[in-house]
Amino acid sequence: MRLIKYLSPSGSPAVGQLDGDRVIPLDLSPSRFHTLADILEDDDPAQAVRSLLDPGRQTLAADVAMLPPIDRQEVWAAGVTYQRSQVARMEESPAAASCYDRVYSSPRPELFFKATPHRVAGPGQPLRIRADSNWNVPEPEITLVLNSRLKLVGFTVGNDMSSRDIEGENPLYLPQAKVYNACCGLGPCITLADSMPPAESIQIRLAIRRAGEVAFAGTTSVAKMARSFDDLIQWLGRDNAFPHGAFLLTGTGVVPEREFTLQPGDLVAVSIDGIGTLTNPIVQG
Ligand code: DO4
Ligand code: MG
Repeated sequence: MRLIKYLSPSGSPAVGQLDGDRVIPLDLSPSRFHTLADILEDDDPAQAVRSLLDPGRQTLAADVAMLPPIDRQEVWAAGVTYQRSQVARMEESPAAASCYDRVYSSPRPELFFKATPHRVAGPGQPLRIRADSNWNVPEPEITLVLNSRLKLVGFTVGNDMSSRDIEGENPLYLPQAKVYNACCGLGPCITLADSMPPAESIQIRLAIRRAGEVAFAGTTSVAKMARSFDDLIQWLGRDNAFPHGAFLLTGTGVVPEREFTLQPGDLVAVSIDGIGTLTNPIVQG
């Protein structure tokens, strides 16, 4: 089951089930659920959705403006969970190479705060390159959707936009390389956990189009991840409460070659099996 947030005809946020090319709205008005996050808190979110469906008002997905599928959750990210990221980071920053080398195989993962909801872009909304950065990449990451009990209730597509020159200059600059306006893409939907294909079979694809041509394309698979989802969740939850739930981006296994940098006007598409494609135009400053 795939769930979206979108703008209703009256202009307010609405929740729907994505069913093929159609959106079936949920009628939350008579219920104890006010948001998509409330539904994810339920012991049986799929059953909660079925009880709220309003098929008489279904529309074509192409006709609705989708929103990022986030409410008040925090957004966190894991890093250096794929060998490709370890190697790229060691090349990018000789001074910090041993940090990236060690964190790849240490029991404790790299976890960092990535975004508040207002810094997140949804389907079709612009993602940003910082004005003070010249070397930038998108990072396509399968993203865990966790409720307030840190139960893994679903998955979405994440884009962990990164300023490689800022991160590479000094590892203490990581928060500035990672956290700024429109630094994180999430969407297009949340697929409930029991509707996902087996994790080992999931492919993650990145395509960057520039002036209509493919400027970069790369693929990885969840099977290449050096850590399990459960391991990342238990580290995230150590002495750390998430009263509204959390999104956890799980790291990138696709990093373009050194010569590549994003440019304003690029169109970035991240596709993950079982979820769909998140596409965002790039702006700068
Ligand atoms: O340490 C830098 C960030 C790593 C990261 O974001 C990733 O591997 O995806
Ligand atoms: Mg990342």
